[in-house]
Amino acid sequence: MGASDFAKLPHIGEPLRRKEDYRFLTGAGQYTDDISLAGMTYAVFVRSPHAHAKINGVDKSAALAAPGVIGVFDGQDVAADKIAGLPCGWLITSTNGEPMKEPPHPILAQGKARYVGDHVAMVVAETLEQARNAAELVAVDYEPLGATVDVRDAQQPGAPAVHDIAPDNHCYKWAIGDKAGVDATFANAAHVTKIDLVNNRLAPNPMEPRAAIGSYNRAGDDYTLYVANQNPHVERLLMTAFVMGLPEHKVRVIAPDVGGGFGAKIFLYAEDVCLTWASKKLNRPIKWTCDRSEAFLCDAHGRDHVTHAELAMDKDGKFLGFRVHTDANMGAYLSTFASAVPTILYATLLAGQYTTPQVYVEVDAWFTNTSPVDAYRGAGRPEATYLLERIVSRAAWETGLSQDEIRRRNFVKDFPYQTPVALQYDTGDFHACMDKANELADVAGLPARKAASQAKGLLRGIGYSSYIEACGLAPSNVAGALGARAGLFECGEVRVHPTGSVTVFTGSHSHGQGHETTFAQVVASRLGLNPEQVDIVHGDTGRVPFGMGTYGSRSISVGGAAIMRALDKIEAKAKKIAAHLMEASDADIDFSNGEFTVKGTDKKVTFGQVALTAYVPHNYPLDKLEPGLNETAFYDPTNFTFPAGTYICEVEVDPATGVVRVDRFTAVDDFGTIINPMIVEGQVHGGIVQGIGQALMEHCIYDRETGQLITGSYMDYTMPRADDFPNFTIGHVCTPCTTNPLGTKGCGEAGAIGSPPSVINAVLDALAPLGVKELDMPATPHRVWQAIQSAKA
Ligand code: MCN
Repeated sequence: MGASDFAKLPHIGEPLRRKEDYRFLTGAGQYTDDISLAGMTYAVFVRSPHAHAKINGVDKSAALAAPGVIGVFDGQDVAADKIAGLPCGWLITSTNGEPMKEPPHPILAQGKARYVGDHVAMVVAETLEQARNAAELVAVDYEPLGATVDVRDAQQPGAPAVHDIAPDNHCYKWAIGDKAGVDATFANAAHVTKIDLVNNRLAPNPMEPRAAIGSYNRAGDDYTLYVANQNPHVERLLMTAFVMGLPEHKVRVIAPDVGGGFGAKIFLYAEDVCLTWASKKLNRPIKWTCDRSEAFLCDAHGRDHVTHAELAMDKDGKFLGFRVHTDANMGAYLSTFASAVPTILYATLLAGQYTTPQVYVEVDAWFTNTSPVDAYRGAGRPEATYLLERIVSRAAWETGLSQDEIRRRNFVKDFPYQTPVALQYDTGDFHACMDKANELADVAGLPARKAASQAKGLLRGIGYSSYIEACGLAPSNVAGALGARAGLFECGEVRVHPTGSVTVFTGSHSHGQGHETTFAQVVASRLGLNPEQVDIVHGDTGRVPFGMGTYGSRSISVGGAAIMRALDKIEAKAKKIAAHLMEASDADIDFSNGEFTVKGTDKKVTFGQVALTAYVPHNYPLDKLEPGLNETAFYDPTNFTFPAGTYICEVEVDPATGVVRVDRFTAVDDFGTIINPMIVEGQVHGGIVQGIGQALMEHCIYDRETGQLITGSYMDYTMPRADDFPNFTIGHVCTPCTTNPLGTKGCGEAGAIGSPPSVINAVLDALAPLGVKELDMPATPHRVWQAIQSAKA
């Protein structure tokens, strides 16, 4: 079935309420911490209080003697059992042809601790309280060393080396684009706009902190790991094949209800392996639930770039060339996908929505004594969009064009469009998004609103951001050539039951995205059923054939497409059964709205009749067809999907206090065909809130001298709340994706990608009369006030 026929099916585009909400809203969800196994024990991790320290020894004796303690493990135990370090899933090759530096990432520190929160030992006891008390008794002989936490400090000569194999802390230098070509465009430019900016480090903060239970079963010599995770099959593959040296079928990974992830639950973490490994040694299930302060220290963080960029233009404001240098902070170890974030997922997006013929991007990645940095909602694309959309607005101000006019002059109009940085956009209508955003944001009414703000002593500003992002990383063979160490397909199994209801097993994982509803809409639409007749199963390697999980807003476009492929097979087989029942030729059978008909006749049978016949094959072509109606498909996309849009933010700034208030926010997105507009709107709302959180409030700060995390709790790390925002105005433009059978483009990260630059551009627009030109995120009142004072000075 083609994407245009699919879009016309009955439940496609219906704002159905989420099936899963009943259990979530009534407390009936089952999260990892809710699971109780017989003989359960509890783990507490002893974490390094130092940013960088030699470990001269770990004395476990007092902890082992404490009440209820049944095991204490450290790096030496791990080494003795030949448990390997955590792998990095993406190999980046430096411009000099050398592979990136991949230092060992032991699951419990061996010889050295490299950031505050690094795992040094694990204590297991009968109760959580006993484990906590005993963890206090583990005596670690630390010898503190100098530490660096800032990417600018890490590259200074003589900076303390985080790893021996990278004495200068350099992980890799990577580049994309034609350097000579870009440099030539600058020679001919009528105007060059320059920018230096920092993309602030963020802590992910899903509502449910990470949690895991490792459990060993002696009878089968196998393990079950329950874990709050976004991709259980990938977790199993990495843990068995790379770390524990076990056959995959000996480990079942179950990710039950998961309360948000935002990327931070994609990765294989040390705790998950420790629990699984030790459950066999102790022959008891072991549970660990991260507490909030611990999560600030040991969940992978996001962003943390320092960038210089230059944009060359002709006299009409047409972009000629864009060159970028970024320093990316990797943290103390390479987390699962860390190396791909500032490269493949960042630099390739730096053409944006524009026809800039030459783009060159150079990225240096550095180790520091901080928590590892990895994918966080948007992963690379927010950093790219922030940089590009900041410099484009700055170019507008410098050349006297309006923020929308400079964008319009440079928008890509013809598709498919090949960018100079590898990607090929299949469809889009950037002008339509801009037109609609301008209309919904009532830009025409801005002067009157500005005057009203002025009358109150406030400054009003408007900020634009026209983002494009790439979702559903693909295809596997291209990604493999670029360094991916995994495939990027998805798997779906459609099991039709004899009574005609359906269970779908998908490798995608829902942790707040509403898949149980939207995937059911897809299947019900295809088969002529009610979405209530379709159940979606996910998050269990013991039930789902295989899966690559949920990240990069890939689930509907890749996971949904795999299900569509399985439905094609179901339909093809069901047509044969229907043809037999109606004594017609297979080629004459049509299927729509749940009914099989014979062309040119009034003969018909229902989907339910065919399903029953498949399992009660009395009148059935057994010589030609197997009984049953159960099909599996794997789908490997041929290209990314490219959601795009224009966001407009309007702020009021109080110049006396530096307080910024977001007064209006308009988002117009192109997600191609939309399955469920209510869920999509919710996704956009959540993303915008996260993006504005980054722009105005959130910031992970490490002390540059001591390496201590200063923002280690909600007292210091400001999370955005509902009362920080106005109602958002949301609009859509639809150019269906041409490379998947649903026509969908991902929506799960767009809000977090598009919004930050629109906010900072709006603040800078408001502050322009005061001469403020520079402002980094988060634009806290203190920073804004300081910027005003510096401009005055
Ligand atoms: N959808 C739709 N029509 C479209 C596109 C999507 O109806 N054209 C629906 C999908 O069917 C799905 C939802 O919107 O129900 C999101 O789909 P998609 O864009 O495919 O994204 P994923 O399901 O792959 O979700 C991943 C994405 C990412 S990468 C992050 S990070 C993120 C996000 O989703 N983390 C979230 N949204 C989140 N929402 C919640 N509540 N919690 C998180 O941790």
